[in-house]
Amino acid sequence: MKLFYNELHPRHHGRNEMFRGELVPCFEVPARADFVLQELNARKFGVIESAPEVPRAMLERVHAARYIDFLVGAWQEWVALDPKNAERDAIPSYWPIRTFRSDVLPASFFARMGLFSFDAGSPITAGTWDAARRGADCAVAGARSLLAGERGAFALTRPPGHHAGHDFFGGYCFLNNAAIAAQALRDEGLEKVAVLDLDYHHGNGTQAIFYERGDVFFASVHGDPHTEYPYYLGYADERGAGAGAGCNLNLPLPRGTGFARWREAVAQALTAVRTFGAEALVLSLGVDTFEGDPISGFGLRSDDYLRVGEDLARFGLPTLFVFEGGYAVAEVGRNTVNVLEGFESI
Ligand code: Q9C
Ligand code: ZN
Repeated sequence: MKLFYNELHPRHHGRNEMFRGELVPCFEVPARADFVLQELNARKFGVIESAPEVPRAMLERVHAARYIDFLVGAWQEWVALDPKNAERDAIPSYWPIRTFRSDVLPASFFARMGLFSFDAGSPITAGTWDAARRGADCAVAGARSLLAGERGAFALTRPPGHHAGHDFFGGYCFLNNAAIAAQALRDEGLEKVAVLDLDYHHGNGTQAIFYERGDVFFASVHGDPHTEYPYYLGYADERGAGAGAGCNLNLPLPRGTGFARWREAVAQALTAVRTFGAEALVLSLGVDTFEGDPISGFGLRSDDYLRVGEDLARFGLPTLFVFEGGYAVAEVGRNTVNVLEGFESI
C-alpha cells in the first residue's frame, strides 16, 4: 500500500476549542498523526512517500476561491489586528444564519470568520493553512496512485477534512481531502467514484459538495445527528438531489451501537456503492468509532478494525484511505493501522 504522510501537519496545533461555555484543550492534536506514523513504522508497514505539490486549481475544483483566499491570509489578518493575537488562536463568534446575507464579503475579519465556518470548535493557528494545504497534496497523490494501478493507498494527514464544505470550515476541518481526492479521480480518468465515510460524525462537507452530482456517490455510517455532531445534516432521508438524486446514502445509528450492528450498516453502504457502479473508493477513515473515544459514542474494539479492513479488501475496489477523526490518542495508531493491515491481509 502506498503511504503519503503530511509532514507539515504539526503546523496546525490549536490550543483550545469552545465547548459548551468554556475553552477546553483541543481534541484534534498533532500527537494523533504522530502515533499513526509511529505505528506504521513499528509494524514495518511500508515506505512513506512525500507527495508532490498540486496546483491551487485542484483545490478550486472543490472549494470556493474566496474561501481559499480567506484561509491563505487568515492568520496574518488575525495577528495584524493585535500583535498579542500571535499567542492565541482565532475562533469565530458570529455566524450569518437564516435571513442574513452571505453574498457580501465583509471587511471585518471576524465577520468573514463566521461567514466561512459553522462552529467555534475549529481554531485557526499560525500554520493551519500550511498543514491543510499539504494534506490536499497527500490526498491527490493517493488518488493518483490508484489511477496508476495500486489497490490501496493511505493519506495520513491532519487537520481532517470531511466536515469542510465548498466554502466553510468546522468540525476541525478546513480543506476536504476526501472530496479533493474523489474529484481528482474523476478529473483524471474515472467516470464513477464513491466516498464511504466511516468516521463517527457525519461527513456533512463531503455530502454537500457532491449532493447534486450523479458521478460521485456518498455513503456514510455515523452517530444519529438527532443527538450527535454535526446535528444539522446526516439524516436518512437525505438521498441526493437533481442529477445526484439517489446518489447519497446516510445510515445513522444510535449512540451506543456496537461492532456487529455497525458492520451490517457498512455492508449495506458497500452494496449501494456496488449498485452505483463505482470504479474506485475514497474511504474517510475516522477511528472515533472506537469504544474509548472521548467525544464519540460507538463501541468498536481495536481488533474490530482488522475486520473492517478485511471487509473493504473483499469488496475489491481500489481504495484510498484518508485519515479523519479519532481522539483516543494512545490507541489511534493501533486502530488505524489495524484497518490497513486487515486490508493488506486479503
Ligand atoms: N468538544 C472529526 O471527527 N466537537 N470532527 C464535538 C467535543 C466537534 C469531530 C464536541 C467534533 C468534530 C473530523
Ligand atoms: Zn469524527
